[in-house]
Amino acid sequence: MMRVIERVLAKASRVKLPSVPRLSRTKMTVLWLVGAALVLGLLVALSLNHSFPLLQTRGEIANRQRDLLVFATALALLVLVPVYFMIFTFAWRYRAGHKQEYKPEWDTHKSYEALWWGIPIAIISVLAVVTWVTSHSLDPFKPLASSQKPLQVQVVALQWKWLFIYPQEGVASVNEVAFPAGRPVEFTMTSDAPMNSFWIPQLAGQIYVMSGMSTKLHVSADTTGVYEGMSSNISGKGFADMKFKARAMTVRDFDAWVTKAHGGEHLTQQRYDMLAKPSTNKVSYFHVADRSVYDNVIMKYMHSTPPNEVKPTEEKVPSRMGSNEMEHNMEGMHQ
Ligand SMILES: [Cu+2]
Repeated sequence: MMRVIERVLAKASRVKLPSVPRLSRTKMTVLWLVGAALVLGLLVALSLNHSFPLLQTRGEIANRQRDLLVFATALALLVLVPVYFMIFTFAWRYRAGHKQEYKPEWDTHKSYEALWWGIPIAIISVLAVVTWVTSHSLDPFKPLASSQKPLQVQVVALQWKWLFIYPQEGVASVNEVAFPAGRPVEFTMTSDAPMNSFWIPQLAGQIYVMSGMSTKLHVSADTTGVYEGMSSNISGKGFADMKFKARAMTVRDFDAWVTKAHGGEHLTQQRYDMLAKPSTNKVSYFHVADRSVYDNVIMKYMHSTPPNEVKPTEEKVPSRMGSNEMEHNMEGMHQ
């Protein structure tokens, strides 16, 4: 193997490279310092600006995801730090004009072989086991351990807004979701639009939402606060404004929030159909008059073909839903 590499390197060294103007040592040093200062400055500016929501987590799920991220990064650094150290050491040691003996006879070195095969194998094994175990413990369908009953919130991704329905409280909101801090929230989510991805970086990782499918995400916030929420899956023209605030509140504030929402417009099926039309919306609140809105969104996509496009057939075929009863139950669910 080493012989092959040597031959390739030898060939490469004979290739004429375009000449690069040589910089003096002082100029080189200044260039390096300016570059390093820029990178450092950028990192400091970003961290002062609190632009690391993935690291500034405030919820159980996100905390554990962050721990995994930090662990994987630290493990990778075990390799990266020595590699970068060696790159610069070798570059310095074998620089032009520095007569250093070149000793590439490493292919018979059993201990070196063990080192550069053993370390990656060990790292990948540890990473694989830890990631597997953590990912399964973070199953979004799994309820969070808590003495409190989870707050039920139905989420509908629309073009280009988020609708949150509280079936137990009888309220709904657009582009704002509120819940008591410390109490687990069970999001039941779907989409009445192209595929989107529900994401509150400080509380939990993103989950895809698709029309005709209902999925779940369990979340809780450690402390009260306002967290950014968004769609992390591009879904068209208004996607950039498809953001919401996740407000973790005290129980008292949450009760006040629910009371405020009760004073909003009535969310009927007709009002929902208006809301579902493509537009970007400000935060708004609703009193839920029709509790079947979420189920209707799911059912809307159960028909693969609109009824008036079904071609007549000579034979009597069973209906798509499998039973007449089901068809009957769905009557009146469509406008
Ligand atoms: Cu009412």
